[in-house]
Amino acid sequence: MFTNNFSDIEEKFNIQFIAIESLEQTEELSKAYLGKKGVLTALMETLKSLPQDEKQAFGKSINILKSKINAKLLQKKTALEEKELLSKLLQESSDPTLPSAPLIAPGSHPINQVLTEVCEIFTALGFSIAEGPEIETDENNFGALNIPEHHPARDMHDTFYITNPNSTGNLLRTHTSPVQVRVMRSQNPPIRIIAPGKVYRHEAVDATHSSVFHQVEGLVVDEGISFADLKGTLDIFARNFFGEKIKTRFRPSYFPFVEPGAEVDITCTVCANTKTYCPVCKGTGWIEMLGAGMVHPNVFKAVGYLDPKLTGFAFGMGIERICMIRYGISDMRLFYENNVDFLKQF
Ligand code: 2NL
Repeated sequence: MFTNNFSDIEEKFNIQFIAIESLEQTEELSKAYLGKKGVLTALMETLKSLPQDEKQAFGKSINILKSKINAKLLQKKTALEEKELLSKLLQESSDPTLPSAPLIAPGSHPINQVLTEVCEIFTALGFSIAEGPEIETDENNFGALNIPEHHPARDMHDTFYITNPNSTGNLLRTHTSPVQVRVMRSQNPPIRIIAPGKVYRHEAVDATHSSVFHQVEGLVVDEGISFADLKGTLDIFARNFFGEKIKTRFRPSYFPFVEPGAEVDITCTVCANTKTYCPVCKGTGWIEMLGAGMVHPNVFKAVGYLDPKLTGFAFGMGIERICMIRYGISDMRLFYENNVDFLKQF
């Protein structure tokens, strides 16, 4: 079945080509036309016996047909390989009995680890953990905390206000103090609680600010609670959390809900052993840890604690902040980017 009629060969090839359904059939057809004993190879053999003036045109025609067939077979081969791979993948991805991919970096987030550790330190000191809603009322978040109507903290720029008519509040809490307000309204002293949780501020995100972050606030109310109790408690916390050698210092500061108020610094954990300029504490030797103070009488009035013998202290710390100090992290955004290489270090 041998012919030198090129269009006949091509036609026959095309009929066989259309019928191809598998890679094996593609390979067979390739052999039958282009292989050592293939149709076109045999045709090439006949070239020798042709008269000189026909050889060139004949050879050229064989080569054209050869490359046409070659191109078609190659295209078919690629298409079939892709189809095979796809069906294999589809089969695999829908097989519920296959084991799942290995877990990467199992464990809790550094913020949750630190939150848990802070809670453990305070529960060991006799504090209970109190929780409350993240959607709050103006009164619980501001009014009861001696933050007057036109205080800048109430500004639209700091607070996320919401207008859901079904909700019991109209804003996202900007601190966890409203949890303590709720506890004081529903329980009589003595109170010794910490309030951990998420808080919300309408702020631009940068290396030290986030619109959602975590806080732990503490509150102690009883007869005779003094500033010395506050100092002792926070000193114990700082040494437990940052290390036995850590010292604290209290600087006067202002928060509407306490009087007197203070910012509490710890000795710098980075430059302790160096004499060169420290970028973490900016050469001061101190790093700000949290805010604290004695509960303002107006707060007691607002929650109905009317016994004049009652006093109390309170404090509030940003969990992201103390986590950054402890691990020397300079950009808060790293906590929220889900970068496994960052997270698996903790
Ligand atoms: C800060 C400052 C502070 C409080 C929080 C508080 C709560 C009640 C009454 C009085 Cl119910 N005070 N909390 C007091 C002083 C400071 O936080 O900068 N936190 C990150």
